[in-house]
Amino acid sequence: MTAARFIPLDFRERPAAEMRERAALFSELMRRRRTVRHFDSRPIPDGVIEHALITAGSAPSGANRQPWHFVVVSDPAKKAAIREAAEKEEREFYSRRASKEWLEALEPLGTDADKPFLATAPVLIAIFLRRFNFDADAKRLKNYYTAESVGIATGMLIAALHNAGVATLTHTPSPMRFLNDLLDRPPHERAFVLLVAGYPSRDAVVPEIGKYPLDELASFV
Ligand code: IYR
Repeated sequence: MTAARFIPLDFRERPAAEMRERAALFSELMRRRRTVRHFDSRPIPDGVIEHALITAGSAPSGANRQPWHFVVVSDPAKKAAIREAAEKEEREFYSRRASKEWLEALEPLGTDADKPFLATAPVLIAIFLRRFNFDADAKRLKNYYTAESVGIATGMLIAALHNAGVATLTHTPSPMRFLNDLLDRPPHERAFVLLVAGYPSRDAVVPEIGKYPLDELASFV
């Protein structure tokens, strides 16, 4: 990219009361987001995922390198292959790789190595982190703050999907190399999160867990 021109900022200032109201309404909306592990197979209406991805792509990133790539998987055969590969890693994780401390931390969530939702949910969004970009002459361009940038974009994607009425699960089978092979992504991209998206099944349940209240999660100095 060449030197940016500067243009006037398009910023809408709002009255204080409207700011408070919008902040409270958004907080209430986001408080109802839950990580879902029981999905229905009904498809997501056209355009919803696309708009949410455009939102994610508007995230701030180190040097505006936008070090991400999103692969939207809806092909049943691809989803089945991802499920099979992920469950293989998860069986290893739950039976050998995970420490006792880690397994204890996961207990309240009730997770195990079975990941049927990877085949049931209508959409899996594999989010890749790009360690490098390539310029027009195929020269490597280093990216900066890649994990921070992709983390922010992922958060915005989750919020955008929730706002549109789509439930998600941030799934991180580890290691996730198999996603490069199955989805044909180059080696300088690393799978960051596999986001499962869709409608919750009618009998979906979620663990009864809480979030820190404001006075614990933040300090004002
Ligand atoms: N990836 C495993 C284990 C797991 C790890 C964490 I940290 C979680 O918050 C949830 C699950 C799995 O998906 O089961």
